Amino acid sequence: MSLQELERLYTEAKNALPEITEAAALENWENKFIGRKGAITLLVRSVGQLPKEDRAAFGQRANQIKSEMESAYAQRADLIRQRELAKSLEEGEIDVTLPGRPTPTGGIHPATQTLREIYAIWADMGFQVFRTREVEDDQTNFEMLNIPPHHPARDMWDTFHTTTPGVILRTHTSPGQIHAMRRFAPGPIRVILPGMCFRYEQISTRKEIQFNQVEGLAVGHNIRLSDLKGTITAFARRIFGEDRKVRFRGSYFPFTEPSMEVDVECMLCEGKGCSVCSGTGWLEIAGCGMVHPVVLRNGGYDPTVHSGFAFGMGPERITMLKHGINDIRYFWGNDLRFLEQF
Ligand code: FA5
Repeated sequence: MSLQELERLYTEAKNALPEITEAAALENWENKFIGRKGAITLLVRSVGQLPKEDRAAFGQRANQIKSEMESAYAQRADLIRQRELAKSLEEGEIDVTLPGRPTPTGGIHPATQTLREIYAIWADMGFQVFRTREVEDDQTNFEMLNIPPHHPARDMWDTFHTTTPGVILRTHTSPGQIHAMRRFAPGPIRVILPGMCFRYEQISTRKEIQFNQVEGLAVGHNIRLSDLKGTITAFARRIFGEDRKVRFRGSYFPFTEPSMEVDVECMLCEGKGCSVCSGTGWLEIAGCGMVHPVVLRNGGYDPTVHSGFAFGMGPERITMLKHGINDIRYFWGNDLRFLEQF
């Protein structure tokens, strides 16, 4: 190694640099001259092998060249980066006048929309929302509602059981009546109890295994059947319009006496009869009745002093009627083509 060799390397490196226009070639240059195993680096490191008298001069010049080449390298790298950025901006030119891309937004589920409408109507009539649990015990879902074990009326509610004996998914919102009465007894009650219910049913156009119900409960003095009929009729007029026909049909529920079912004229066939209304021209939207004395007592009220009415309606069925939806399975099918229509 000699000073001439050092100067030759320096000239070679210095002349090669301005020719370089791409990052890859620059990296090769770096490896060849100033990288960890580059020629200039190796020369700087080998100073110790020189005769003592030559070391100082050689070392000084070698370090000078190395630092000059390092800064020249950094400048070149910067220039190449800037050129590449300018080139990519030029190629992928941004047209700021283009319209923006639409952002997909979600909507409110049709069943939720109906639920909100239902809350608003009942709120106007003085009913507050009272929520209770979806996982119930057999006692509250059935026994407290005057349905003892093995009672044939249990067949009206095909039940999902859990692995814990006596713990079930509620088959209706009626157990909420017991929770509400025990909370407010002996005071007056005017609540609606909305929420999801579950039944081990054969799924069809009208029946799902999970669906919403909105229970209603009014307890006080001198509450009569005419109050129930008047209140439900007022509700039906608000939600379906003044002209839609509503009828009350005598029925049976163990927890109400007397009991009725509420039918609304089928809007899908205008009362002529179709697959959704099973050819009857009417669609059942609710069960209702006067709270049974046994249930009042289980809730902590004296049935000789207090009376009350209760109802349980299906918001999905109401939504079907309002929008002409002919199959309940759309509600939980998660098909955007359906959901985006609301
Ligand atoms: C009941 O569940 C009673 N608990 C209602 C009740 C409450 C009566 C208070 C008296 C006093 P029913 O099984 O008929 O009754 O259901 C009530 C409403 O829930 C039905 O009118 C219907 O709108 C809806 N519903 C019932 N089963 C289903 C189902 N499988 N899919 C969708 N909606 C349903």
